[in-house]
Amino acid sequence: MKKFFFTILFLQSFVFLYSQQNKANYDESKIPAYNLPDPLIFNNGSRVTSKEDWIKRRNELYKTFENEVYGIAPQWKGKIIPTEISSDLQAMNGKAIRKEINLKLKNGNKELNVTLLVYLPNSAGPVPVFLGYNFGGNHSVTDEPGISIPTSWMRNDEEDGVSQNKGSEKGRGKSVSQWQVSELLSRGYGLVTLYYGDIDPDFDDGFTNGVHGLYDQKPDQTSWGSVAAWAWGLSRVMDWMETYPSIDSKKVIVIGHSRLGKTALWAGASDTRFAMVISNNSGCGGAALSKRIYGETVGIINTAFPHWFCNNFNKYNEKEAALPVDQHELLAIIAPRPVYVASAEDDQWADPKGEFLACVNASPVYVLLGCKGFPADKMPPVNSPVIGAIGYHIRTGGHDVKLYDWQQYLEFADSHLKNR
Ligand code: GTR
Repeated sequence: MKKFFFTILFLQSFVFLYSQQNKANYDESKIPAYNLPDPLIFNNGSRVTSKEDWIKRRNELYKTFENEVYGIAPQWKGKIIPTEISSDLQAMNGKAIRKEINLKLKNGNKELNVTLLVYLPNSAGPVPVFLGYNFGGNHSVTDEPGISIPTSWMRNDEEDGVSQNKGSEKGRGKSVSQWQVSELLSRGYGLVTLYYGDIDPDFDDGFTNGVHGLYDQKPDQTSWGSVAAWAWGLSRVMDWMETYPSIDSKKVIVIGHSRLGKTALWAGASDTRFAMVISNNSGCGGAALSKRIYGETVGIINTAFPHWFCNNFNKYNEKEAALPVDQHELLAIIAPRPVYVASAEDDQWADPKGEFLACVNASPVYVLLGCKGFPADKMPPVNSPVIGAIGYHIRTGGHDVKLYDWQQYLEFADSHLKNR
């Protein structure tokens, strides 16, 4: 009965979203006049003029994002118990070591198990790694038969062969093109990925399942939504990576697509151990400016996905002008660490121009901190990356992660991390 209820809820939000995608504003001339808050001006109106000032201002901005957008993740005081559950030293035709590691997150007498899929190049370590969630289960990332299928809740999806909210063999290898594991291994990088539903299943369950269940917490206006929960999960993986000698934990690049791109940005802002952040088509609540009201809006996202953000974020439904922050400030609080924002030409729902303008308006903070910032003020042509401490491209094609995107991320990672 409960399952039936959630399926109906899920279908309703899907139908709602589809209708909104056709109705949304895609006309630049209909964008209202809007004022972007200046990341270099304190809430009390005074100006940030030094790196020391920025530390305080950053804190102020971070707190506003916590309270008004993503919610506050509780402190982690629990234990992480890793167990290797499989190992293949000749994976990817001998190119890689592949491991599956179970992390048991134990908080008092409550626990949650998540399964990491780890690919490392078959060379001397420690190596830099990309860390990101997958949408379809670890077994969707490559077509290797040894990878286990998640047992946690999965969204029913005919194409991926998921039914009864359970993953199956049919999903194996479905996302190979989005991960490009051979490419990144041959460039000397490893990959650590996990199924996002292991940390928090992606439906509105009233705050009980996944990692929320590890804490006895009555949700209030500022309690963490799923994006913050997923970001928190990435920090727990980082806790483990710091103990794993084959991974260079000082060179971890956190990456995500779409809702998981929003997650990667919030993880990068929340945890300064991540050396670099990549947002692929993250859109509303990710890299796109909310105040432009183009494509997906705050009201639409909060209605379709009431569990992603904190309850306070609802105050800004159809009232974006009242938002005390905008998403350029999310990029800014990642500074001085490099961040890459990628859009796609046919993904207007995610507002490519709003993502580009977030980069432009985050740049002064990078410059204050002595970095190159973002060397553009006009939208570049398609497939022509702009590279500074902030990187950006708009690719031809739709909402997806392609080989082209990975190639830019690898170049960006090489230039910022390789010889550091
Ligand atoms: C859409 C949602 C976007 C984006 C996307 C995804 O339905 O409106 O904000 O995050 O899902 O995650 O694929």
